[in-house]
Amino acid sequence: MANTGDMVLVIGACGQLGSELTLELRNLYGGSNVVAADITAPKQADLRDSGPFEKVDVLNTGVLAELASKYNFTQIYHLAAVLSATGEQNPKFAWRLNMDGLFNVLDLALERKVSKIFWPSSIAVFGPNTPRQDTPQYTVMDPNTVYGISKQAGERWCAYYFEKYGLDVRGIRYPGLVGYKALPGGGTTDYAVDIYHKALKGKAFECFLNKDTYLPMMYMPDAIKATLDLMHAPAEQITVRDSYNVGAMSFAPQEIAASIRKHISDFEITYQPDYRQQIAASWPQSIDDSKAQQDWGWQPAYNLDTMTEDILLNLKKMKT
Ligand code: AKB
Repeated sequence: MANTGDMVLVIGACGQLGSELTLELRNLYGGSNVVAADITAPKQADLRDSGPFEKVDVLNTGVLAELASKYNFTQIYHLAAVLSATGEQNPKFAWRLNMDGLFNVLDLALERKVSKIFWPSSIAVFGPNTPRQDTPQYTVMDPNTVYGISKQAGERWCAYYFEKYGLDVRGIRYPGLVGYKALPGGGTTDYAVDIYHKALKGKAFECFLNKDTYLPMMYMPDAIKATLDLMHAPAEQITVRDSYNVGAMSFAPQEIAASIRKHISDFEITYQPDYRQQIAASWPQSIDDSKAQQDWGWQPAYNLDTMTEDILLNLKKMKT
């Protein structure tokens, strides 16, 4: 564990990405130097027991200011957001949480001289007129979900705070994230998480996307690695201040089912596309991440089959 003198705040620490990222940050910086913050307390014992937790609503600037005075943060990872599918149920609230939450964190960082901020963007910044194969870093962006619109606007604000105020904000356009430790909430790519849990329970899986809907995806250990590689890269190497494209793998529901069948031969999947199909159809199928490769050496480690093998193995261990 490095004694860097850093004090790190993770907002949204109990979510799918947050719960794993917080644990990794605690390994790196020491448990007491990484504050997990969320609107509800952690359920995972390792997250609960490995360092401080603070109940925080990112829309409450008073609570954020109190926390900043108590801990003197040097880094903030602001992960709290309403995702694509849930956002469509309550667009105005999604916009408020995603945008006001970001402003609250950016302004706090400026006032308190926080030296580095991480803010996640998403492939949802792209839209129906974006080239869908090898989607470039700079291209047409016409998102048509409130989540995507908030992420695109948020990217521009992050770049603005960097350019106008010199705030060291860094971001990644995550593809669909697949992990087994915490369940995701309200995303269009989340079928690729649920499917493993159903398969291991011996249940058939009803997929809300069509069988041939390709989307870019990433296994959680790669997402953690990408995040930390970006955050630990020297500032002068960061040439993209809105958010980096990062890719790892692309697959369709019928392919993840086939990958699972290599381990659970009688696994069954049916398709019942709903409103999320339209969201998925507006997103890229694969991502050109050459900028992230050039600037901070991005390379993923997992493909669909190695991810499936690892998830099934670990989920089995967790259940025994
Ligand atoms: C979602 O599906 O909303 C998210 C994302 C791609 O950002 N997983």
